[in-house]
Amino acid sequence: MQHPTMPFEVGEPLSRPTLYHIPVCPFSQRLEILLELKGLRHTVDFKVVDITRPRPAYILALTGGATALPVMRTSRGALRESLVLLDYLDATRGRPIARQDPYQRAVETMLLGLVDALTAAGYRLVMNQDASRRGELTETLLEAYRAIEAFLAAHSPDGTFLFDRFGLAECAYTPIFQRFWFLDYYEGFALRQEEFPRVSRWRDACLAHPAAQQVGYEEIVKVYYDYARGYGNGALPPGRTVSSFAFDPPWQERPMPPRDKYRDGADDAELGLCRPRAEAVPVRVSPAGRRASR
Ligand code: GAZ
Repeated sequence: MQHPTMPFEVGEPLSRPTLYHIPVCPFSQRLEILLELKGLRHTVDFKVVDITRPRPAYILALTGGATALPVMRTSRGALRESLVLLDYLDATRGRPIARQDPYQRAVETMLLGLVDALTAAGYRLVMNQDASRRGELTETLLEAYRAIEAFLAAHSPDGTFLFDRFGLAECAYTPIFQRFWFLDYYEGFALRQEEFPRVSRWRDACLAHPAAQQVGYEEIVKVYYDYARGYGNGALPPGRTVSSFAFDPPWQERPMPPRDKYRDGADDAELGLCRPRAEAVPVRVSPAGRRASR
């Protein structure tokens, strides 16, 4: 019998694991990149969870009450933490991407150990609403980049990737480099090539890699507008009714948001987030038309 709140049978054997994630999630994208590199994307069932609603009961049952995603349901139990999942999928599917030489594996793991500080610094800067703190938060971000610059300069001075090809560390960092397009747009933050030659080369190669093209600049900038206003995880800024994370209207149909995040926020209409009314004829309304009809 299927439990009414669960879209699967309890104890049912799984032909493939299910990965529950939030839309445009950098953490689940790490796994998509890994699987794409191996040509094995079809071996995991990716399911998007609506970020703007309370977590469904079946997710809470899986995690034991924790709400942070992604979580992967396997036939043997639930697994969490994207870097753990990255290792697990790498070890259980096809030829491993992780370095097999123990010394190289240790170097790779050390670089992976620097990713959380970079991520946190970038998210803190994009979410900051106090213009007087920009300098200090930018400095913390630069510190995180300096640690990576020094690491790559020490362990792979002449390379592009950490080793000879896009590997496990690159799977973990590339979605973060892509999210940081929001820093380019909303903070005017650019990594100076002269100060960061090694990490710049690495990042550019990561961004250009064919296995990592799940998201692009425009999508990140539009979808993360609410983050730039200080509201993460689908939370709504005051005066708004639709999250910038919404699927409908699709980001491709919305205008680029205002860049200046320290001024008054844009409303649903300016962001192209007004859904055409249900009773209206399903004719596409131009953004200007939507604004006029409010
Ligand atoms: N360490 C976990 C992993 O899997 O690697 C991280 C998972 C995670 O943070 N999940 C978030 C979540 O589900 C969504 S992504 N949160 C909802 C909840 O109920 O717990 C990152 C930040 C940040 C703000 C947001 C995020 C982010 O800093 O991307 O810093 C790193 C959340 C203010």
